[in-house]
Amino acid sequence: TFLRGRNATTPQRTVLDVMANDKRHCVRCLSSSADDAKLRVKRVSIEGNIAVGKSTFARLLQSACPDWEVMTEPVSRWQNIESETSKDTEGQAQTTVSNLLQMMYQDPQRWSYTFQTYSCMSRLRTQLQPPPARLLGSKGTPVQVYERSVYSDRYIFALNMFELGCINPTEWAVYQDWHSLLVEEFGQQVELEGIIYLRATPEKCMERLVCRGRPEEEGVTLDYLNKLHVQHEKWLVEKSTEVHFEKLKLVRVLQLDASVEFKSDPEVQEQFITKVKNFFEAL
Ligand code: UDP
Ligand code: D5M
Ligand code: MG
Repeated sequence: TFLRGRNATTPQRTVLDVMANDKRHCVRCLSSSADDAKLRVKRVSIEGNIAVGKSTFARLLQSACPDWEVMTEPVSRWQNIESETSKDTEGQAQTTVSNLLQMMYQDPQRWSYTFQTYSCMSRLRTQLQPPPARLLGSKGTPVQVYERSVYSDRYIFALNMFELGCINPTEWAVYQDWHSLLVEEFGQQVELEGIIYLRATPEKCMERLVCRGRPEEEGVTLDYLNKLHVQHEKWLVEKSTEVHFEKLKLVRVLQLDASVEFKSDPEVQEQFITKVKNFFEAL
């Protein structure tokens, strides 16, 4: 050890001490720069009525810029929930697959609350995913984009189900209690810096819903889409919905007119991308 013995009265640092100290310093530097990189990543959700074109728009964003990471809604998870129901004669577990989306549409009084618990959990899981390394190393404006959020779950769907009487007052109180607890506990990790609101008439959404032909949605009425439209307007345009999270009250909203055909129109797509780029840069 090259330091030992220089001063017999004070404890001397060994090479190992120095190395350990340097390592701690490096780890501190690395973790703080990783934290800084994470903090630079903005989080934005795409909101809008059923079949307005969110997934189509999400795919467009994903291909437009490598600094953007898009996460679509896990609808297929809601359509395929595996449960262990019994054991066969050889003791092998028998699993059943159920379609919670279909159950919710077929018997909303019975299944709406259950659906909300599952959909919120899956959105939470999505929003908690760390940004990929590609985004952490980005020199531009890295953004994680989610198709809907834990906030539309509550302020659009769950609220609507409650107002329709499909979630009873006790279920609504319980839902709000755990939703607030989770969002507050996860804090910054589930906060959003921005929202892109894809806006179209309920009639246009109905036209696209029919065109998409998802079997579970066969019974969705124009009246239901009207109600969801009004919930979006109250939350994102009029700002009259009572929200319970301070950061959400200040969230910036970019409104895009999704009534126009954008899926097959490169010119409209380019206009959308320019608006989104400017919006992200200003967040
Ligand atoms: N769609 C369309 N033109 C558009 C946007 C969407 O024809 O400009 C169609 C799309 O191909 C799909 C349906 O509308 O068949 C619903 O779109 P998406 O699944 O993206 O809607 P979401 O429910 O995710 O909002
Ligand atoms: O939404 C996917 C489908 O799932 C659509 O039928 C609406 C339904 N959905 C999504 N989230 C909820 C909640 N939280 N409650 C009730 N129903 C919900 P799409 O708009 O097609 O992407
Ligand atoms: Mg979708």
